[in-house]
Parts: sequence; C-alpha cells; structure tokens
Amino acid sequence: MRRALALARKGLGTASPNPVVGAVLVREGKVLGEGFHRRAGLPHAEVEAIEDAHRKGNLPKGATLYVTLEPCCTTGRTPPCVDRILREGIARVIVGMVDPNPLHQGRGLALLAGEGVEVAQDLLEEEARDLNRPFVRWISSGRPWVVQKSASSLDGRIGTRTGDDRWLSGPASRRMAHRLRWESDAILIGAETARRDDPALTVRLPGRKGKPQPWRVVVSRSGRLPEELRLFTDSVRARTLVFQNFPLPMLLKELGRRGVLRVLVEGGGKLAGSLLAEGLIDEVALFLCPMILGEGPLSVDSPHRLLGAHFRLKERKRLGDDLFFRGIRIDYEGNEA
Ligand code: AOF
Ligand code: ZN
Repeated sequence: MRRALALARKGLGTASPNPVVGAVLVREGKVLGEGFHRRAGLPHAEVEAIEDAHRKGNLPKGATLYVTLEPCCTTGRTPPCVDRILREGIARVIVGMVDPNPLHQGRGLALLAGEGVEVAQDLLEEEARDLNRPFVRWISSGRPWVVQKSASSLDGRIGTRTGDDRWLSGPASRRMAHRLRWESDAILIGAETARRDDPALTVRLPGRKGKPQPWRVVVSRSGRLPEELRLFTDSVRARTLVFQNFPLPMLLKELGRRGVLRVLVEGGGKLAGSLLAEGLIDEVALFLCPMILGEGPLSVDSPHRLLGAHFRLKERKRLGDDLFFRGIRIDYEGNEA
C-alpha cells in the first residue's frame, strides 16, 4: 500500500477533477504490475496495474490488488474497475479508503465481496485521505479545498505589500511554490495584489501535459483592473477570471462548478484574513524565511477580529535556509476540516 500511495502521488496536478489513485498487483510477495491514474478519461489505476502485469507476462488470476481508493462500479469516462477485477479473477482487494463519490461509497467493495472476492478496507487510511482531501471535499459538497500560501519573515511579514515572495524566500522554496501551483486548479488573489505585482500566476514546470494552466482568479470590489496586466494580455489570458463583489462562499461554489478541486490563495494579507475569518481556509502552506523585518504588511491581515485559527501539522521540512510548514485547519476539539 505504501508503494501504491507513492504511485498515486504521481497523478497530483494532472488527475483532477478525478482523485489521485495508485494500485499494485501482488502474488506471494512478488509485484506483478503497478499503475496510477494519470488523467480524467484515461484508464483508472487498477486497469493500469492489470495491464502492466499482462505486459510483463504475469497473470493477475488469484493475485492480491492493493489500491489506494475503492474500485469504481459505474461507467463514467471509463468502464467500471469492479467488472475488470472480476473478469481477471483477482482473489483479494485491499483498499486505502472508501470512495466518497455518492455513486460508489462502499458499493464497489460490496459487489466484489458478493462475487467471492476477499476485501479489506482502510489500510493506511490516513495517508490515503491526505492525498485526496480536495477530491473528498469537492465530490461531497461541490466546493473546492482552499490552501493559503505565503512566504514571510519570522515576524510574519511579507515585505512587499503583496504576497510576493521573490526576494524573501530561497530557490528551493520557490520551486516548492511552483509545485503547489501545479497541484492546484485555480490560483486566487485580491485586486490589490493584481495591480501592484502584475503577477503571471502560471505554472512554469515541465511535464504538465494535457492539462491547462490553473484558473487565475481575481476578486475585486470595484471590478476595475488595468487592461495591460499580464493576466489579461499574456498567452493564457483565457484562463483569467474576475469576480466583482462576489461573496467568498459563492465564489468558491462557482469555482467548484467549473471543476476546481483545489484553490491556492496567493495574497494579499487582506484576502487571506477575510477567507480565514469566514472559515474558508482549509490548509496553510507557509514558508518561513530567516529574517525579521520589524515593519511591513502581514501575511494575514485580520478583519477587526481575532481569528484564533488552529492547524494540525501535516508536513514540515527545511528548504535551503527556509522552513516549510503545511497544516490543515482543525476546530477547538481538534477535529479536521
Ligand atoms: C477507481 N480508480 O483510479 C479512479 C477512480 O469518469 P471516470 O470513469 O474516470 O470515473 C471517475 C470517478 O471514478 C471519480 O469520481 C471517482 O469516484 C472514481 N475514481 N476510481 O476505481 C481510479 N480515479
Ligand atoms: Zn475505476
């Protein structure tokens, strides 16, 4: 299952609006085949693993399938995985988590068990869930998962007026920041940031084949933004959306309708503060840079009230001289979003 989780991770950034899923076929401790779900419309992870096994001359009959998400039992863009598993005569199916899609939700496992396949669920469930929080949120509520990103000094200041981290964070942090964009379907900024920074907000990493750039979304009270901004003039200008006077929950709902599973908020502090105050931030991705600025705008500018937001640490690492922290929002009882 650890191997299947690592495979699933390869689909981050391209599988959306589908979940990321990995699968490994095993018999007597030997890997027969493996695969992951690359992109909506392409085969699911289970089918990739089965076909990989056949290619290698290994027959899946009687084997055990480890898959990070419950196999599907309906025809979407692709045929049901359950049918293929039964046809191949796979003996055991072990899943990381049940598929939260209302069309599935345990029905795939029940169908397999009904046909005499041995099934087990929730192996490394926590890890499986952590990979697909955006999918779980979106498929069950229609709203995307919202990640607030910022790079700040040790005293929480972003230096420039906006979330611009160009001179604060080091090269390793900047690469990671691009990775965060890569994994997102939309990048959200405030109008002030758009005006002052004129950001491109594009993913500049190779290999994002077959996937368009993330939506570049600007929230603006007045709707008045200079026409010459890069967002309106560069080659991906068709991916820019401006929302004027939109309540934030409605804006998220609208993005969800467009197939956005994960939103990355990239400043400024006021937008981050408003989203946090309305309980709309699900996760923070913070780069802490080894300097104290003493003055300047804060990464989160609270709108007149104490936010008191709590997060559970999910990942922390050193990136050059910077510290990276990723945590998900929890309530006062410690329950996750
Ligand atoms: C699986 N294995 O690798 C994935 C699954 O339109 P489709 O046919 O691609 O189906 C999409 C749905 O299938 C998606 O909403 C989710 O419930 C499930 N994804 N299932 O068995 C996979 N990606
Ligand atoms: Zn499937």
